[in-house]
Amino acid sequence: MFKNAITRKPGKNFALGLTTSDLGAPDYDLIMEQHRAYVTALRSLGLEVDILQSLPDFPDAYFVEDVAVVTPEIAVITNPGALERAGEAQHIEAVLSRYRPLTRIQTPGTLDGGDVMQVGKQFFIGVSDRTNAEGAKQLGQILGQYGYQWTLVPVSGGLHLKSDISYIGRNSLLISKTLAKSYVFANYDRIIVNEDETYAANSLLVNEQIIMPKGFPRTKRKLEEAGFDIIELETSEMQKMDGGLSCMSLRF
Ligand code: CIR
Repeated sequence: MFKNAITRKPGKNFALGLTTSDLGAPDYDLIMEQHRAYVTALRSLGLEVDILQSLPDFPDAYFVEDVAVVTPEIAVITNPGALERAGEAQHIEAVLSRYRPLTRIQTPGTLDGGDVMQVGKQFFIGVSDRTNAEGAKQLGQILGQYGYQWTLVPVSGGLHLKSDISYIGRNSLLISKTLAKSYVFANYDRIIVNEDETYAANSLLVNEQIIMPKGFPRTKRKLEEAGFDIIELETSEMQKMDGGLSCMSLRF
């Protein structure tokens, strides 16, 4: 069970963040409303949520998932792979040091938390445009010291590993068509997301509840048919910035 979450408010200049999507101009008031609803949903699931102030120099900084990996034993401060975001990581240290001892991914290793998926004592670490093999191995070696297994997964489609996959409990994965072909996940029950709903593969399991983005009816139906409890949240403005539900918090 998670007890805590850390989030950060989007800044007024959040639209200056990195993005590859072409979904129109993002709206500040709307993202703030969607972010508040996100925090409310986490609180309704019993989490104590820290809300950090936005960082004017880092318009993507509300995607806090990318700057740390937190286990019950330790918080690993990452070294984000996009140059524009590298300086964000130091800004998460103060709050995380209240909860965990800290360690860091070191250059030349790069790592984004969006590439890290935990399933119990097993971690899957994506090697992507943001996370290099050196960074992934550094994380694996740190986690290995605490008894975790780790497996590297090549990421070819989306931005991060978790753009294409989420662990949703009960030995099940919500997974994109592309990633479902990988033998790495063969031992899990897989709910495969239709190609036009790939964005919904980034959903969030919090204390036995799945939070999924609004507007993906076929994925929603598949989850309901499989007996999962769902909360839907609007994420249109984060999607315009290539971000999703998991990206906006650290949960531990
Ligand atoms: C970026 O390109 O880094 C941000 N605009 C989006 C990051 C999304 N984070 C995530 O998937 N964990």
